[in-house]
Amino acid sequence: MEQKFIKSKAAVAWGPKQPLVMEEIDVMLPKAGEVLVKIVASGVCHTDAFTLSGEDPEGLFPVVLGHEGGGIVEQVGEGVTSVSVGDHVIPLYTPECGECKFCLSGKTNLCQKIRETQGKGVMPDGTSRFYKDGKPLYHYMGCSTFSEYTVLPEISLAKVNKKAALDEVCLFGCGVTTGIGAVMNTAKVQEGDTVAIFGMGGIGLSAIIGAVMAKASRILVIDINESKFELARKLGATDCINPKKVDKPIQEYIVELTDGGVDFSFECIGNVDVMRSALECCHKGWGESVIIGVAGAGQEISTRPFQLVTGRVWRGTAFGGVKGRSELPDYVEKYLKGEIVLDDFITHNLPIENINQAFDLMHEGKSIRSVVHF
Ligand code: NAD
Ligand code: AHE
Ligand code: ZN
Ligand code: ZN
Repeated sequence: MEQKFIKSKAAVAWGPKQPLVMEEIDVMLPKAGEVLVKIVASGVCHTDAFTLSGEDPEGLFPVVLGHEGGGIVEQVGEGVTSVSVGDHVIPLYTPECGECKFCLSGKTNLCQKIRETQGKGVMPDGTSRFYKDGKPLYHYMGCSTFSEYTVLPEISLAKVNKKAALDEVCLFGCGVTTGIGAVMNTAKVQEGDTVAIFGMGGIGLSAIIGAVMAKASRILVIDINESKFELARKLGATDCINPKKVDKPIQEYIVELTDGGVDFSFECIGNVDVMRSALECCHKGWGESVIIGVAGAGQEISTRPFQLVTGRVWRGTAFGGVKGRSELPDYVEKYLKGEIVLDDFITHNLPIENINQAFDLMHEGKSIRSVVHF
């Protein structure tokens, strides 16, 4: 059978540590159960940089990166019923099939229906929809939002209100949802709890929003880049701490400052030493630390088992424990009502052609989120 293709602009990562290259690629039209989406805009998350760095054990090249997008359904494959042409959608790197053991468990958002092929950079049938000069390019996290046109399984799309600006709500595709969800869904912070958040990027700042929603009594934030503190304070941080300016280990400092430690901490950096500090700044007997940051191949966490024996809990979260198809529409409604404000997060709007600048700004600590536009 002859396959049909559409031409698409895409930023291609040809290899680790190399700048992305703008290319005109061929995107195969969707097969059964798949959807062709025209991406309007995409945020650039630290995880894109992590994979580009070559540290991701699942990193494959050449690849079309990007997983924080907003787009419009352009075409649907055979049998697709839950989205139609013209619908506004947010691609999901954590799909929601609603029928796998994980989806049915009621215990996790980690749908596993297509996880294996997604991790291998291909669609569920084991092949790619992206080609350059007849050679396949890998998909990324099942999303590849740095392409003007991308193809996703139907189960990887959240349909959202058309009134929402796609170049803002694209941030719900990863960073903002992850930060808020980590606090609300994973930690389940309660009114009056104390919270410490390590790392004030898009994820950590969103965790502040979650902590404010949960009515935390004290929100300590920790970053080595003090330029992040102004927005952190505006969002609701009560204490901004630069660990480099503290004359003792940061965990000891926080334990003293909070009468024994915080109720919950969140690591939003991807640094295994900070993960240890985040655990050890938790209150004896009940404090819980949530790992959000992603660490490179070969890295491991450590602490004295006594930290856990004496009641501290270590857990982790992906996409903030959020089930995208069920829950993202409501996040978007909250944005439309002004309950979640995204403008402050978007420090830079860039044409896709300038995407490498977005990575530079991130590495220089000058951006919260850059949004690239097609
Ligand atoms: P970012 O680069 O925008 O922000 C990281 C922040 O950490 C920066 O403000 C930086 O100054 C600060 N920082 C760096 N080293 C520090 C240190 N030693 N002590 C204190 N602060 C330090 O990154 P981001 O986009 O917010 O992502 C944060 C992490 O979360 C990354 O590891 C990313 O891969 C991961 N992530 C995980 C999930 C998930 O579902 N688990 C989702 C999104 C992102
Ligand atoms: N591929 C890496 C792990 C990367 C990772 O942990 N990804 C998070 C999302 S980060 C979004 O910015 C995630 O969802 N993990 C769960 C999953 O199933 O991938 C590795 O170490 O192999
Ligand atoms: Zn991300
Ligand atoms: Zn599932």
